[in-house]
Amino acid sequence: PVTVAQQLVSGGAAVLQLRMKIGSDRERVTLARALRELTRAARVPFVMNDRADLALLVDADGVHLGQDDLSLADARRLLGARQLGVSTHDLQQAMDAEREGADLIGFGPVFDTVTKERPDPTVGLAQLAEVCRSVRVPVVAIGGLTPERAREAYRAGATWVAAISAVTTASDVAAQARAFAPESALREGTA
Ligand code: TZP
Ligand code: MG
Repeated sequence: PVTVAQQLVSGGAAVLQLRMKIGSDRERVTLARALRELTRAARVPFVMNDRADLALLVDADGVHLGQDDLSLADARRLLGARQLGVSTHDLQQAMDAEREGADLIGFGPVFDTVTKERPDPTVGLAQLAEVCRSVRVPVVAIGGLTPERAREAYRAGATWVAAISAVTTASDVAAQARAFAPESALREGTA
């Protein structure tokens, strides 16, 4: 993961998030610290998935909360002004997260994903567009994103896109990260 992270950062990834669903907390913190060091050197924000306590411990720039993690209010108590993101899967969750003070929301899975064991129902681009019209906070599209689909997500109003399999399985991780940037994704689309 550290090698892949290095390649992502050199490919211009805007943010790096550690999503580690298996392993112990001790292993999670060890990896998080290595990623924190690497992202700090590269001046790339580093976000911890799910765990506000670990985000604080490793001095991450923020946490990304799922619907069953600490509430926004409690995460805010721990993390103060750091960035709090929330994963949302329908319009109501998105509006609730904004009202409760999320700095950004994730919305998805926009497309079918192979990464999540029990994914929420796929929401599609029309619902993504509706959410983007309905909240003011930045929306990160997630789920089955590829550079080509990123273009559609940006057109639907997403500020950012997040990807796991499309970047981790690429033969050239840095080039793949680069292809996700709005400039490249949208330029490809008009070529
Ligand atoms: N939340 C919604 S879809 C997803 C998460 C964490 C997984 C995204 O992974 P991939 O491989 O980019 O579909
Ligand atoms: Mg989560």
